Amino acid sequence: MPKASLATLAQLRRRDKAAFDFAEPTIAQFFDRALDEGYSLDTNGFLANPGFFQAPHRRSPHAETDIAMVGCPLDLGAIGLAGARHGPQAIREGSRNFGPVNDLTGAIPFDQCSIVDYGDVTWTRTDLVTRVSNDIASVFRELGSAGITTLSCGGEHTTTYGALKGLSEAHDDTFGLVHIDAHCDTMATWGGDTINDGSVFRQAVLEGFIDPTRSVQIGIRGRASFLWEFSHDVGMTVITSDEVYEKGTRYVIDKAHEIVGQDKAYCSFDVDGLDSSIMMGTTGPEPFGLSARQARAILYGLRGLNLIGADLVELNPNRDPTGASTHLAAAMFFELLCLLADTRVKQTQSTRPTQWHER
Ligand SMILES: [Mn+2]
Repeated sequence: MPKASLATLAQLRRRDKAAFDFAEPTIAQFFDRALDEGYSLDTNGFLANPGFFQAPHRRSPHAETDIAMVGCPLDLGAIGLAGARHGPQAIREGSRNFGPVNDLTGAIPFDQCSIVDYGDVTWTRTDLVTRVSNDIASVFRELGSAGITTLSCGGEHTTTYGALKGLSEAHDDTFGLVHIDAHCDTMATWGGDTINDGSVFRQAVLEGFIDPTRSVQIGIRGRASFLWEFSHDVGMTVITSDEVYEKGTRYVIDKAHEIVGQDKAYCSFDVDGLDSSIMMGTTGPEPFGLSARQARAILYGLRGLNLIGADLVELNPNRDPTGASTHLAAAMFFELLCLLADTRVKQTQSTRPTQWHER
């Protein structure tokens, strides 16, 4: 084959454009605005916005905030294994690989919603109960009372208890639950403990944060399954990992909508719901779990639920020195952000772009 002719090259070169000179108007307009305000696709250029997905940092989110992302760097409630406290900072680092556009929906969450990185919860004491029931809960009570949707990351699963406590008080409501996990986390507490990362949802039911009959637990499996009698006793819907494979994600999504309904709901994603071959960087890895594609399909399918918050927990980044677990967790965190942004637009019937410059 002869070398390309000058005429062919001239034709091709007419298609060559400057970076960020996109024909697609929504993409072009986003970059016109965001690059001016400090957003950058250069992974070395993140010093201006070191937050999750480069969200601007606002410690006091105001009434004009739609979604606040919060880090809960806590592992005191994990039974047996420390390290999840490093999750939030690892996900901020990993988030540099994701956004601004969701490739499934074409949506740009930072154009849909005013999104901030609140930073990490400040600890007032060293003990687990204070950190969960006071420090985390008070942040979520404040955010929920301001009408802000929350997206948090742990930390182990007791962080969810704190978030649910604060949000439940702020909304004065008992929520439906979509819970992706290898474990139901409905075991009894030990020896008078209030909480640990295997008892979160038993306590959340017993304290009225979530309604068991509007709760679905997805991806359940493994050596601890005998511990989850409470889930069945109180009428939570348990969908095992095997059922996800056998019946498909469409079945799971339909079931979630049927069970949770249209009242307010919360979504909690423990990364150990994913198979341990792709998620070793977690406190309690389990084989025979969900694929990344199944998990993303399920999150995609939760559009239409009335979610007021979500979280991703139990990333234990140092346990997977390859970084693959952190990378996948950050990808799932972006899917959750996009889910909440779509949900928020539907709830408020309006859009409100993120402003990187403080106004
Ligand atoms: Mn788990």
